[in-house]
Parts: sequence; structure tokens; C-alpha cells
Amino acid sequence: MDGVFFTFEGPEGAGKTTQIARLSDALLERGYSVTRTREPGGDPFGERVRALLLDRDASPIPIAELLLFAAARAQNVRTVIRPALDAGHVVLCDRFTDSTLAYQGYGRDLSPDAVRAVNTVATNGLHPRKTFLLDLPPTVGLARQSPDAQDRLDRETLDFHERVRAGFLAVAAAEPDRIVTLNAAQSEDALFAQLLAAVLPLLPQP
Ligand code: T5A
Repeated sequence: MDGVFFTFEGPEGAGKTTQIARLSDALLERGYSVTRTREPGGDPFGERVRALLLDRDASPIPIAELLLFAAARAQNVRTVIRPALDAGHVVLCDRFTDSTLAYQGYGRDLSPDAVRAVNTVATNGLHPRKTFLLDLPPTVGLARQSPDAQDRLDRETLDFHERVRAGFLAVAAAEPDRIVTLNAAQSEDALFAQLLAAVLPLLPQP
């Protein structure tokens, strides 16, 4: 049995974690088996790579950063996502390949072709059934975070975060069938109602 793979993308503080938690609860209540995961992260090794990548004192060069995100993704796909899909679960992943295109491609100015090639190796060709882009201006998302809790990427320049947002919107414009863009500046409840209405028709009966 094959499960259904959804990814959630967006600039900092867009509300992905909040919406994934609500969606997971709503799907469990309806009888679905759900696996939640995140990138970078997912399994113990991926979480160690995450700590390295988000460390405020780390200073990887852009290509090293790209490859570390890819390493964590390769691990997450093979140890968490693929097995959950094989078991018929709905898999909800907080960030995936579009974050790499937006942050390392548009943000760090690495070649989009190189980023796509690395993504393909990391995912082994796995694509989300649907991606939900929670879009909002970076100033709004960053204002939702406490400065003390901000990680290395949160603390990038506003110009970097504007390029990241533009990158997400460009990727969404290029793949309108896969990527659904939602206004993340609206209330949590209004956003969740839109998300649930978009997700339920894509699922088989539990
Ligand atoms: N990265 C990741 C790359 O550079 N390349 C890659 O390939 C990958 C996979 C990961 C970092 O790594 C980068 C991107 C990131 O910089 P992360 O923790 O996943 O780090 O990323 P963040 O987006 O920074 O995580 P956040 O937790 O800040 O954002 P979320 O999950 O989008 O938002 P959430 O739900 O935690 O909400 C943030 C705050 O806003 C409130 C919440 O209560 C919370 O306080 N909130 C709302 N407030 C008002 N209105 C709403 N609608 C709200 N929804 C939530």
C-alpha cells in the first residue's frame, strides 16, 4: 500500500509547524495513520546534522551547506519517509526540496541546476503529491520569533530572506499543479480551514 506525501514550505515563521500539528490531529481523528517529520532532521542522525546546520557559530561555505541539507534529506527519505509511505501513512514533512531551491539557490545564489541535481540524488526521485507554500512577508514571519531563539539562518539579512521568499514564489509559479500557495499572514484558524479543505479531497478513504 502506498501512502500520500505532503510537504510544507515557506519563509521563516510562516506557521508550518503549527499547521502540521493541527492537520496531523485532524487526520488522526478521521482514522488516517500519520507520520510527521521535518528537514533538516527526521531521525537521530538527521537531527544531529540539523544542530550543526542551525548553529549560530557555524560558518559553512554555501556548497557545504547545500550538501549537508542534502545529507540530512537522504537520511530522512530512506529511514523515515519511504518506510512510512510503504506502510500506507500520510506523511507530513516540514520543509523539503523547495526550501533548498529557495534558500541555497535563490538565497545563497548557487546554480539552480546544481541544487536540483543534488536534490534528485538526495530524494532518490521521490516527489511530494502536493506541496503547501505558506507565504508571507519575511518581516511578518521574523517578528513572530523571539530573537533569542533565532538560529543561524533566521539571523541572515532581510535581503536574503526577501530573495528566499521570491524563490519560493518563483518555484510555485513554475509548478502550479504541485504547489498550492496559501496566505500565511491570515489567522491560524482561517489558514487551517483552507489547508484542510485542500488536503481532504486528495486522500483515499482511511
Ligand atoms: N533550510 C531548510 C535551508 O536553508 N535549506 C533546506 O533545504 C532546508 C530543508 C530550518 C532552517 O533551515 C533552512 C530553512 C530554515 O531557516 P525551521 O525551524 O524548519 O529551520 O524553520 P523555520 O521556518 O524558521 O521554523 P519556525 O518554527 O520559525 O517557523 P514555522 O514552523 O513556519 O512556524 P511556527 O508554526 O513555529 O510558528 C512560528 C510562530 O508564529 C506563531 C506561532 O504560534 C509561533 O509563535 N504563528 C502565528 N502567529 C500569527 N498568525 C498565524 N497564522 C500564526 N501561525 C503561527
